[in-house]
Amino acid sequence: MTELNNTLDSSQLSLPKYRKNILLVGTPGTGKTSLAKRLTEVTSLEHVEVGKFAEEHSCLGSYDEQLECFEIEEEKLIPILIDFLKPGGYLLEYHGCEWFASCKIDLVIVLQTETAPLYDRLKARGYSGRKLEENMECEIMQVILDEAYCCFNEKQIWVVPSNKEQDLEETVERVQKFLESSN
Ligand code: DAT
Repeated sequence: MTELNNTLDSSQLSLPKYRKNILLVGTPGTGKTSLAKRLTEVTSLEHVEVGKFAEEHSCLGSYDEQLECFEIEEEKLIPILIDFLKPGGYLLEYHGCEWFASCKIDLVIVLQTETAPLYDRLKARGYSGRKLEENMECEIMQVILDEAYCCFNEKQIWVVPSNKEQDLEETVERVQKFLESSN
């Protein structure tokens, strides 16, 4: 029995398979990856990091020196993603949400972090100068939240604080309840 349990991962255990898709967005440093990691530990949601997905599906364009990352060819990516998301059960992670308006998304979680902790997190990540300023501005001006309200129905949007560990645990519980009540 022990041997059997050791060979099972969470997707094979008795976690129910959900048909809902959740989009997790927020300024860099607001805690998307941390929350996604916790959610995949306690639910059967499959985590899809959009940048990696784009790379795996050959949807990367040229390298952007300023942003220090590859551009994503969204015209190529979005039709692939629309098909991919149809069965449901995915937790999609990206900083912004405007590309996903035509995808099957049931819930958009916008993470928000207060200025002081976000500044500390981005500094600890090595951000400085223009890059640090732009990300701080993005959060203070609620750019991602505005995008969410432009692209999705406000009933689908949760605006969630992400300042301390307890916030993360409360969001995990809230998502579990959402999945259980609406599956
Ligand atoms: P993102 O994926 O949005 O860039 P992250 O998950 O990498 O953010 O988190 C950035 C840092 O903040 C990391 O050191 C973990 C920490 N963090 C994330 N969520 C937190 C929370 N709710 N409370 C305290 N620290 C948090």
